[in-house]
Amino acid sequence: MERTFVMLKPDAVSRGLMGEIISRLEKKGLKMLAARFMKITPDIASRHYAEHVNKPFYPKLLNFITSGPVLAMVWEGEDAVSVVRTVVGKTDPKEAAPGTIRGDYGMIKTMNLIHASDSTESAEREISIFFSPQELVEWKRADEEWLSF
Ligand code: FUP
Repeated sequence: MERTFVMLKPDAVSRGLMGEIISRLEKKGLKMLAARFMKITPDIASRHYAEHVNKPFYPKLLNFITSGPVLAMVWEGEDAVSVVRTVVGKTDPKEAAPGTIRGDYGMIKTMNLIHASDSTESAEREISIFFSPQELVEWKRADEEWLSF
C-alpha cells in the first residue's frame, strides 16, 4: 500500500472545486488518511518546492501558493503515487488530457489546481513537511476488498 501527498491549491479552493476533486479521488478508490485546511507560509513553500526555489518561475509560484488557503492531504491506495498523478494530469493544464483534473478544470500552468507527489520518496518527504505520523488516521473503507489485492 502506498501513500501520496496531495494539495489542493488556492485556485481550486477559491473556485469551489475542492469537493469535486476530493470526490474524484474517493471514487477512484483511494483513501484519505489526513487533511488540513491552511495557509502556506513562504518557509513551508520553499521546503515543499525545494527543487524549484532557484527556477525563474518560483517567485510567481510562491506568490500564488501563499495567496490563499490550500487543502493539504495524504491519500493511500495501491500504487497511489502513480495513480494520483494519472488522475491529476500533465503539469500544464492546456496540455493535460480531458478526464484528468488539470485537463478538465485548468488553463494556466502556475494555477494548475492540485499538487501530487511524483515518487514515493517525494511523498514521504512532502508528507513529513505537513503532517506528523500521529496525524495519519488508520481506518478501513467499507469497499476496501474491491480496491486492492
Ligand atoms: P508537477 O509535478 O506536475 O506539479 O510539476 P512540477 O513539479 O514540474 O512543477 C511544480 C509547480 O510549479 C507546478 F505545479 C506549476 C509550477 N510551474 C510553473 O509555474 N512553471 C513551470 O514552467 C513549471 C512549473
